[in-house]
Amino acid sequence: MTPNDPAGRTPAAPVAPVRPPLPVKMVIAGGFGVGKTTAVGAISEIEPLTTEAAITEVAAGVDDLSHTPTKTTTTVAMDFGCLTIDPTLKLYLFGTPGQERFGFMWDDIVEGALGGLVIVDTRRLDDCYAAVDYFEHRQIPFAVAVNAFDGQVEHSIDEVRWALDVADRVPVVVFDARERGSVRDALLVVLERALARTEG
Ligand SMILES: Nc1nc2c(ncn2[C@@H]2O[C@H](COP(=O)(O)OP(=O)(O)OP(=O)(O)O)[C@@H](O)[C@H]2O)c(=O)[nH]1
Ligand SMILES: [Mg+2]
Repeated sequence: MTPNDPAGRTPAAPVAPVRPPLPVKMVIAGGFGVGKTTAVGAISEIEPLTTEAAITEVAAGVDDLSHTPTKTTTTVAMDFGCLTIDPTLKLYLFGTPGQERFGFMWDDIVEGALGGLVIVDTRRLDDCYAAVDYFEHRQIPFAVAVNAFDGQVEHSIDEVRWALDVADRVPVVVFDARERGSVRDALLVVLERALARTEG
């Protein structure tokens, strides 16, 4: 019995307050049809929020569908999903639209992001330069993720780095946008890069 507890109960040990994980905003960016929505859908632990619209005949000749013939929709605003990395850290994932005509939305989507994963398709490197350039110019930490469509990557990492003019400090990885583990690994590379920047 303790002097302060006339009922004789043993005082409970102090419990450390449970802190919610730190929210971190991360952007999944890249050109048209590179696999952004696929990646968010593969990794998100909640049903991802998508804003897909049907690709109509109006887009014929504007958007290159030759490498993704099964693609019938395109993102017109953004994708949203989330991923708990560990009890201290939770990523909130924002996927950009890929079509150039929606480029004006990127600034709003990227606002406050700790980092970005820029997905590229090596079959259409020309279409991927703008996204890399965007992150480079805004000095947002990012990594380039080469989406291995059907396991095939048409250029080596060094060739991609050269073609897209990616600085040596920027990580370039090969991944599969459909595979949860693969997307997670790519996001961890961005996190590491962002943290390295924060630390100096
Ligand atoms: N074979 C294969 N198909 C893929 C892969 N990733 C995506 N796809 C397909 O490629 C197409 C493009 O995927 P999306 O995820 O819609 O691409 P996106 O970058 O979000 O496209 P936009 O929002 O329109 O710019 C879809 O038909 C996917 O099913 C992949 O790794 N391998
Ligand atoms: Mg999309």
